[in-house]
Amino acid sequence: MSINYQDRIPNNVDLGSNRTLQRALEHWQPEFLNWWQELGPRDFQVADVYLRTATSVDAKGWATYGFVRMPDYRWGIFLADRDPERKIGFGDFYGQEVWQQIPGEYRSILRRLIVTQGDTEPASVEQQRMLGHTAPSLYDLRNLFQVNVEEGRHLWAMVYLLHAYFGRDGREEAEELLERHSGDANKPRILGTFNEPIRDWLSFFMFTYFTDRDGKFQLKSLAESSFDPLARTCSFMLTEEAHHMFVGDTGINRVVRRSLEVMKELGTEDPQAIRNAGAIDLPTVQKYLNFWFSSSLDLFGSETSSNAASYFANGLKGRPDEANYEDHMAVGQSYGLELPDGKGGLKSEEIPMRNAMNEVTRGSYVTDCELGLKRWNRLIEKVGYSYRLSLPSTRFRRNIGNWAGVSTDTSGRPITLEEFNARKGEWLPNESDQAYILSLMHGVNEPGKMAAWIAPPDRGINNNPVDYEYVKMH
Ligand code: BYC
Repeated sequence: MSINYQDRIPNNVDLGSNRTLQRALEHWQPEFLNWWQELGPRDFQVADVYLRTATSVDAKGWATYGFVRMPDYRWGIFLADRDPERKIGFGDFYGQEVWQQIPGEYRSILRRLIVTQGDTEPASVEQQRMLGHTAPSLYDLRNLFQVNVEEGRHLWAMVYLLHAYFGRDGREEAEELLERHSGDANKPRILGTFNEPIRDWLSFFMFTYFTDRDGKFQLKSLAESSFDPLARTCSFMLTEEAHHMFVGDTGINRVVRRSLEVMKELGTEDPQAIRNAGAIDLPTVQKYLNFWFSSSLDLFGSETSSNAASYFANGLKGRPDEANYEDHMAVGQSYGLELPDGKGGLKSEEIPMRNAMNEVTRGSYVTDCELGLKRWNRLIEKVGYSYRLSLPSTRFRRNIGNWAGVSTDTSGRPITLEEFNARKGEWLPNESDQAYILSLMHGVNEPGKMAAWIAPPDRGINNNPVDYEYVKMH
């Protein structure tokens, strides 16, 4: 169904035919707008921003670009088209009709999954709300706001499901999504990473590369769901997510390129010399990468998870790209894990495959993360330097799962807590690294101009030049 922009809430779910639902969502809409004004991007609400708005839910549905003030962005409800032939693709109900309504026994568990997904969306907007003032260019400023409005729309996607399928409980959950706040000591966001502050653009690029990529894998898993409306909404969210990861990938690429330019100009790899020239040395890039990668790994949950096993068994949440697997039951198979033995060493354990689904998804995620590193390292290699960026071990600095609270070095070798504390400043941004990165953060608002710590992008947005005035301040 095409998107209806005439309604107060744009949608392709024929919202007008369900008056009760429409009214409930129209009641939530001003609460969302209040939240946006209070906790969305600070101080840029009257700027005209060159944004894309979905015009249809197919791959070419991004035709509309234009200047919009963010509070006027048309947040709405867009689900991928329904496939009447779609069958459950995995688990105990494999091959049966997908569900258009939720079977009673899965109500609370599905609600929990949808709330957890929904909670991350406004959380990220809150985390990024101060970055507008320190954008390295108007191009980057526009990308930040594009990401922010789309995360707002992803919140709408989950709120629609809560309102449409969970009755009063769902409406209450929708309210609470605006009441929890990132980093709030009393009402924090649900998942750890979404309570971490993002004060600088290096962190923003790492977040959009690593944490939005968790979003990609979680949405892919939910896009497999037997609950068809969830699958359809997540399928469409994935098309928006791709741009967010592009922002992270190219952002880090440009930081590395600028660093290499300075290294070449000065003929040195000395981090202090690179900093003196106002660029970001590669060891500092590595530390920020270690921080956000390890934090994002926690978002996949425990290596051994009975929750994950029951999500899979019941068809609520599959593996990303489930169709690529030969066997969709995952019964009678096991998965080998190397776990801490509690005595500073390792032990091997075989667990039922269904209980290992979080680890399976985390593995696919790590492989995907590596692609960016290969590209960035190729840049370094090309100019003849031997430094390489790398992903730390998946055991490093974990707070969730079997490795939570186990001290390791970045290669995953268990070490004592004393050694970890003594060396963590080598592996993670220490106070002086953070102070240096923050010292670089000054807004650059002249079209085409870039901050000194980042190279320009290869091209602009929607065939516009890099020096296009992507954000018009007033
Ligand atoms: N922090 O069996 P376990 C995105 C909780 S990002 C705090 O280990 P399970 C985006 C867990 O909730 C994608 N708590 O894990 C990106 C459970 O608590 P309850 C977001 C955590 O349940 C950028 C307990 O530990 N989407 O879209 O198998 C910008 C034991 O659970 C954490 C989703 O996450 C953590 N890191 O899997 C914007 C999809 N990890 O329930 C947006 C929906 C686990 O016992 N969520 N816990 O109180 C899920 O599928 C699952 O909840 C998880 C955890 C994969 C997160």
